[in-house]
Amino acid sequence: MHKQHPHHRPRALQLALATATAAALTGGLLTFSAATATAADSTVVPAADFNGDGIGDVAFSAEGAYVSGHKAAGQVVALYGTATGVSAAKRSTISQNTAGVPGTAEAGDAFGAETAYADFNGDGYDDLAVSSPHEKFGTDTDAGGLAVLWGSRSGLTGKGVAIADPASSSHDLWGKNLAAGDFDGDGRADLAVGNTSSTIYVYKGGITAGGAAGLARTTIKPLIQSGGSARGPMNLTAGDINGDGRTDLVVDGFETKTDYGWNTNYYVPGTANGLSVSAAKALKTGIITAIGDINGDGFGDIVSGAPWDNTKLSDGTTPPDSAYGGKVNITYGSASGPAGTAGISQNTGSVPGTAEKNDSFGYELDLGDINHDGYQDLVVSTAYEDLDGHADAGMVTVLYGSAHGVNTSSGAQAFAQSTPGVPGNDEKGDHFGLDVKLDDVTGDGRADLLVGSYENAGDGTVTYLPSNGTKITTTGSRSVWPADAGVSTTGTPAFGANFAD
Ligand SMILES: [Ca+2]
Ligand SMILES: [Ca+2]
Ligand SMILES: [Ca+2]
Ligand SMILES: [Ca+2]
Repeated sequence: MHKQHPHHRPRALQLALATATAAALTGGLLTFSAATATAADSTVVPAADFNGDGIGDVAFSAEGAYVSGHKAAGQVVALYGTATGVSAAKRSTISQNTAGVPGTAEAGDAFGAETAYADFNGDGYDDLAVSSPHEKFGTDTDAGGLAVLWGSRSGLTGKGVAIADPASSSHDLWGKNLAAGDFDGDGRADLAVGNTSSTIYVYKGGITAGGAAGLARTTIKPLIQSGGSARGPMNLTAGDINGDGRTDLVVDGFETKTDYGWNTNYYVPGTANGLSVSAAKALKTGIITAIGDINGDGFGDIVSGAPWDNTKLSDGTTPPDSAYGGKVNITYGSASGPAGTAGISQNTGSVPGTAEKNDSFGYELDLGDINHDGYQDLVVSTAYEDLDGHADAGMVTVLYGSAHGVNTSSGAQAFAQSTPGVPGNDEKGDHFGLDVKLDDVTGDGRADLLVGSYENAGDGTVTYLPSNGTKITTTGSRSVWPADAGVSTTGTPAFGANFAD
């Protein structure tokens, strides 16, 4: 459902990639705080804490999973943080057949394809908004479904409420994009919801026990293309770019000003009245975005991956803001919003690897403070990197934040499955880095790295690589497999293709 322009992905990977781009991106910054996800939301977005024990938790999709024999009905998995990180031992695995979850597992629903967390009912436990974008309602094929699953002392149990589709009968993949934040700065979590139109619905003041907006439901209509399965927003990313304590939104979609319809990001600032499209500004291109304060100046910085090559179109035009092998575009925040920009490829400074055609550097990315120095650090995946003859084995790169922004001259780290200590091996089509997440899941205030891959032809796996306090390390690393987490490997579950943000 997410399409890059002008580059198209191999057919075989469409399912996983579509969702990977969907939610994966919406940035997450992190620095753990015992507060709930939106309470401290400004330039740093805390990790989710679904069970309220003060240690960060992670949730991710297995939207292609069989449930009770129904192909691609979909599941979500939450792994709860412990002093020794995350494993399958402490988790919830939830489908629409789990007691309390709205709806019923049916073939092709893709429950879990997009997720976003915040404490939507203000009870101190983070909750998870989960969509099933291909849900059918009556005659509305691909209507889409959306639910909020409530956190509790036991974490996510399945207990939840449906959020009704305001445009029923539109075949519009309701909920295909989600972002949570406090867009009006009133201290309560808001939820932005996309479909295939250019209208984004914003639920203000949390979500009630009955599935309504706590305060009001409003809409915004940014200048992106509307209609068709690939239109509407491709990604919504929340963060505070101008440092005013109100969450801003970056909307990714196809621009309407030129015939090219370039993939473009728009900065939509939060105000006392909520998100203001009239004050929107166009940003650098990219699909997956993360927002966080990389240079420690108190303003959230925008990082977007433009993984396509800079290949000229037939008319000689080069895609904007692109680089051979893929590029990460950075726009630093300021009191007046987006300010200075920078670009990074594998050929920049001491960034590990070499830019090669179709590497897809910037395929996924996330921010988090690995060493607790107050500068958000960046993980970037190169999901199509070929390694030792294994096509598209994939790798991830860690670049550290500094007062001068992303440090590309020293301190970088790179991990593939062939890196000593990383579980598994490089294999064709593994796409190590199908999604990435930097969140503290040990409670030490340092962000740990989680990497999703397309292991074993789409079974998928999640690899945990902890922070040792100053760096990401392989010591204590482990992989979580679908079978360990109660997810069937029949078909293509794409376990770990999409982390909640
Ligand atoms: Ca927790
Ligand atoms: Ca809650
Ligand atoms: Ca703001
Ligand atoms: Ca900054």
